[in-house]
Amino acid sequence: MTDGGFPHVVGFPEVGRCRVMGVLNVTPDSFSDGGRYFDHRRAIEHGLGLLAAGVDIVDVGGESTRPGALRVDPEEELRRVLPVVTALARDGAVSIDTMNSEIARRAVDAGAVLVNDVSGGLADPKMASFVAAAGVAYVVMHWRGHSADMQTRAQYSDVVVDVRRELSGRIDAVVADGVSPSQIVVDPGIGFAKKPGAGHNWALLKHLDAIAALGRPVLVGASRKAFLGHLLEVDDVPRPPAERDHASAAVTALVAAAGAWCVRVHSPLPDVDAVRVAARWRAEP
Ligand code: PMM
Repeated sequence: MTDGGFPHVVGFPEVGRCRVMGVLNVTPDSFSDGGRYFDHRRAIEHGLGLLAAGVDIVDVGGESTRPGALRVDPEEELRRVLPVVTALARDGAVSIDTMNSEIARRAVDAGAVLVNDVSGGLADPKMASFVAAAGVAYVVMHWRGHSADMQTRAQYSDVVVDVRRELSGRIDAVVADGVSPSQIVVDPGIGFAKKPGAGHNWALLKHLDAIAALGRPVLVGASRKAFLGHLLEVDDVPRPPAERDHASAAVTALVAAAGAWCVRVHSPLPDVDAVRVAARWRAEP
C-alpha cells in the first residue's frame, strides 16, 4: 500500500504529502527551546498551539539528547511526559520521544500512536518487543551511543554508506524481535554522532534516497540543529538556535520534495506550507 508515493505506516492515514511533527520538549535543558515548556500547563498549551498551527503529530519528549546531555531518571522522565501525552492525545496524534520501553508503554497506554526512539532500539533491549506487541508506528533513528560522548563517535569512511548499513542492521534486529516492517520509519539521525563542520549532515540530507532505499519511510529532524548554526555563522559565531527557523524550513522544503515522509520541527508554520509546496512540486509531471 502506498501513500501518494510514500510507503504506508500503521496508524497513519494517507495524506499525500510529507507530514510535519511538532517538537515538544518537556525538559529543563534542550538546546533548541531552552526549557520553555518544562511546566506541564505551558507544555500542553504549546502542544495545542502546534496542533492549531497544522502539525500532523506532536512529539513529546522528557529527556534532552543535546550533545553532552546526561541521562534522566525514568521516574522523572515519566513525571514530565505522561500528563502532557494524556492531555494532548485527546486533541491530536501524539508520539513519545523516548529510549525507555517502560516510558513508551505508559505513553502508548495514554494514547500515543508512535514511539520515537532516537537509539533505534539500542538503548533498551526491551523496546523492540514492546513496540511489536503494541503494534504502533516506530521511528528507528541512526545512533551510536548516548549524548554524553556521542560526538566522539562521529567517524565515518563514507557517512551515507555507513549510516545506511547501520540502519539496515537496526531494521533487521527490530524485525527479528517481532516488529512488523509496516510499523517502521527510519531516520538518519541528523546531529547525532555527526559533526556540524564535517559535512556529515549535509551528505545525509542530499542523499536521502540512499536511506529511503532501505524500503521504509524516512523522517528528518534537522530543525535548529548546530549544522545550520554553523552554516549561518558570522565572524565564527554560530547563529543561535531560535534564529535557525528559516533555514530549517528551507531544509523541510528540500527533503519533502525529495520524498521524506515526515519532518520534525520546532516552529512549524513555514514547514506546514513548505510540505504542501513540495507535494505540488512532486505531483508535477
Ligand atoms: N532530534 C532530537 C530529538 N529527537 N527524534 C528523531 N526521530 N529525530 C531527530 O533528529 C531528533 C529526535 C534532538 O533535537 P531537539 O533537542 O530539538 O528535540
